[in-house]
Amino acid sequence: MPKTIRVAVTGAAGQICYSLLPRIASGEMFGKDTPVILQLLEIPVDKAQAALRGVAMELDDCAFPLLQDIILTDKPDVAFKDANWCLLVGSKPRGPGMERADLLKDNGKIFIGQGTSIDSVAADDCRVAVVGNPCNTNCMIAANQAKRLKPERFTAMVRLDQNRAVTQLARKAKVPVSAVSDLIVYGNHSPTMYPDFTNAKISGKKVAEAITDEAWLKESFIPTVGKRGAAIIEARGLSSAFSAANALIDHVRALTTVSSTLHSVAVCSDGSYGFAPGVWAGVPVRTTAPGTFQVDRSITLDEFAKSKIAATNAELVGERDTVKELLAAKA
Ligand code: NAX
Repeated sequence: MPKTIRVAVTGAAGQICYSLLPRIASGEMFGKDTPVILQLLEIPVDKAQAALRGVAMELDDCAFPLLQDIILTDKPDVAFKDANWCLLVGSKPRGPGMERADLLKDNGKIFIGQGTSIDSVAADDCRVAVVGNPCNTNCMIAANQAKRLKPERFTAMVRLDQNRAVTQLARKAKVPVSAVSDLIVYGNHSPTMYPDFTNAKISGKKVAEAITDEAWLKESFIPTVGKRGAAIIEARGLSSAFSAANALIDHVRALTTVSSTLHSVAVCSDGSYGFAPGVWAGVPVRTTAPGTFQVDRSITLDEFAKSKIAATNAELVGERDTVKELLAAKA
């Protein structure tokens, strides 16, 4: 039997985790024969801790054979202790009238403490995936605190954008989603992200052969994907939850499964594709060993794609500038 994986999850009483935790416990993230221990972190507030206990009761009531233990805590050092994977989902939602800069600064503080704690107590092979928004910049803040764990251990999630883009292309071309491949999302998890249809394929051929309506690709497809989160809030009154949980399963599975397939993952930029070095940007990655990836630098981008990437890079650089005090701070 494979070794037990300790999975720390933050924001564990929130809505994404309500969909995520049973899927981890049932083996969908790490495999159907891999035992897991869930180490669940919530804020030290009675209501949140009570909700967390309720979530744990439901996990108990599923009698998942792979679930070895559940640890509930409000202390990062307990949650992250010996963790092999840290899934950083928890963060504050944007309140009414709150500026994006305030959200960046407020949530950024959370990731200083969590990054420091992970670096000091998590397992040597620890990998971190950040979902809590603004996830690219939060990931940069957490990684910036780490001295033991290298930046490549920290990734942020743009997989939901990839999945959204795949479905939009499949619908337009009237093909199943499985016919769409090589769709990579570049940049920030925000409306500026660029879902690169120019290199994606439908049934093995360039998208432009299956979808000849270039105006739709440039003027409808891109904003539809970019604003999908807002459309879901508008329709549901709540932000994306099970699709986000599903994307995180895809994100972690992609990074733990060796394959030639390219996936969209936000990683520390080395300057590839014009991203500023040191920001966390969605790029094409391929998993070369479980938990280890390489950025594929061989993709050719046209002037349109480059201009879109320049815009999302400018946003990431702007976010980094907004949180520069947090990047200089020590927990
Ligand atoms: P919820 O508000 O339902 O849950 C968040 C939970 O995090 C709450 O229970 C809260 O108490 C907890 N929390 C806050 N600060 C914490 C801390 N310091 N330590 C531990 N727990 C803490 O939000 P939910 O819908 O679950 O969304 C969670 C995050 O995911 C949000 O930031 C959201 O914006 C982000 N998303 C990111 C997506 C992505 O693709 N990267 C897509 C979905 C989602 O919008």
